[in-house]
Amino acid sequence: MFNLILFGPPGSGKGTQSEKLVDKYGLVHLSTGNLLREEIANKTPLGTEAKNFMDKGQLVPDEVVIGMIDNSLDQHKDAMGFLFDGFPRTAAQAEALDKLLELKKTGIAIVLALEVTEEELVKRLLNRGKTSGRSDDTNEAVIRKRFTVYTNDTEPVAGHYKKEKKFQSIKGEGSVEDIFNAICTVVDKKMK
Ligand code: B4P
Repeated sequence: MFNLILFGPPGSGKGTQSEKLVDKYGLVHLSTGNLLREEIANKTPLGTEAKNFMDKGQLVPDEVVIGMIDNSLDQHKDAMGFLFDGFPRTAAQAEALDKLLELKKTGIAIVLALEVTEEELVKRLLNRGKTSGRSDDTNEAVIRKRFTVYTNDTEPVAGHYKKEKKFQSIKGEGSVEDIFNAICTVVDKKMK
């Protein structure tokens, strides 16, 4: 099993690159952002709870997100591997993921972190907000709040994987294709 985490701030291109990576490598794409937006669209109680946090640029509580990932892992017992997109976002989520994967006698092969300047991120997210219908992308104050949350709660998760020598940065600015190629070079080497 080959399990990969795509890491990086909001708008760094995790979702964009994930789609291309799952096509190429046949991994199961687990995006907590997408899973939460599905719950919201289906107006489930979990979705209603999550929307309150997401609209303010806050993280959804750990137990909710970890439960969702646990269910998704169980639904794909025969997967060749998983691509985690936007998860883990806190130290507690990273520890929970280690335990869940350990139960399946597997682990994380590599964490790829997309590096993009804040100025470019704000531009991308406001631009996406014009067409995506995502309420968390239309308000600059909410976007800035997401960056603060990222710096305080998510960035420290990098340390967890650096300690295990599984962390690698990738320049996330430039064409989608060039960034994809840079990611593939690292993944191919790791898969050998
Ligand atoms: P997510 O859905 O994870 O979304 P994101 O971080 O905003 O975006 P991503 O990095 O995937 O960017 P994308 O490729 O789309 O999170 C949304 C919210 O859900 C969070 O704020 C939180 O509330 C909640 N949540 C999710 N996971 C959670 C968790 N684990 N715990 C708690 N809460 C959680 O790219 C952005 C834009 O840039 C797109 O318009 C794209 O077209 C453009 N773009 C991409 N690559 C580009 C490039 N190379 N050049 C120019 N533009 C590019």
